[in-house]
Amino acid sequence: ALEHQAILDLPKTELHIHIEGTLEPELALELAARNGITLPWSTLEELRAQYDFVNLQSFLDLYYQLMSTLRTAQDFRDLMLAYLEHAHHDGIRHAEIFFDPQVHINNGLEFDTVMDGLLEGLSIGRERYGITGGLIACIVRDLPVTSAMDTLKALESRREDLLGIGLDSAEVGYPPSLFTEVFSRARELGLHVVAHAGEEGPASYVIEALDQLQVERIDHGIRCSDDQDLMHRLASSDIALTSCPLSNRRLQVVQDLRELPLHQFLEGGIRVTVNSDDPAYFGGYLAANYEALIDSGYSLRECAAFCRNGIEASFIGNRRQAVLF
Ligand code: ES4
Ligand code: ZN
Repeated sequence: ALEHQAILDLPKTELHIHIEGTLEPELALELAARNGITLPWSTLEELRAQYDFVNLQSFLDLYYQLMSTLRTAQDFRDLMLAYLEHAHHDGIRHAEIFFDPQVHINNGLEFDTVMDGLLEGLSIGRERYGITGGLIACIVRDLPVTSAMDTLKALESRREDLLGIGLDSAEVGYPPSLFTEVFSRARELGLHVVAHAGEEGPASYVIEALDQLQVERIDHGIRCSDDQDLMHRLASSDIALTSCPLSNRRLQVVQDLRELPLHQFLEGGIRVTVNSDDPAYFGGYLAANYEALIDSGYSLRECAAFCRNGIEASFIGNRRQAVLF
């Protein structure tokens, strides 16, 4: 349809994407074979049967298991290049990309191996497609706080190669306030700071992320619509929300995209953006997320507003940029 081409043509950013969440089942099996890793599933059909998620944790269980197939810098470069090919097809001009260094370190990899592979992929992708981007290292909130602090120390020497740090993984029971000290040190290093909050957790976790972690963007933040004061605060402080519609539906945060409060966020003057989160797991890359919104009653004008918000909420134009321009 007409909207389909218009969606592809809009200049888009992606501010909420986990590179490990772009690992397609085919590539996971290929890497498992290449690296001698044994997974519980040996065929594509068996593996594909594992993607019916009932909540965030049921997804994370598979996501962390498949992550164990990533072993070498080349694996990370290939993963990044496969993502950037999708990004180019979908009309993405700029991507700020999460990764989970803690998990790879726990799998026995060097932090530099992961960084070098991802940065090489970004650099080739910039030449090939003109896509700018950078990396945001996420702290895995359901691992011990001491592990988060160790991870921060590991990335200190590579801080010039990073845009910032984030906070992800299982949300409920792991409030942002656990990581106040970690985020304070990250800010001292000159890193941008963002956090997942208000995905499965309550609006009060968003308030904690703002007050205690002093984050510049909230990842997901869907539950902010439960709290009118918080909505006003987001609007007046220009804190962006990185919403991920297909993710929310697949993880049963909502049953129908019409339940998402994105109209309310726009009307309330909140800088809400659209992103793909873990596209290999949730049924579509960025353009598919926009198209699903169109199918659920969002206008092309609203989609253009999401794109504009993405440009404004990005860390483009700041000094700390890994592979920008
Ligand atoms: C994630 Cl959808 C989602 N939520 C929280 N943490 C994550 N890590 C990767 N995908
Ligand atoms: Zn996410």
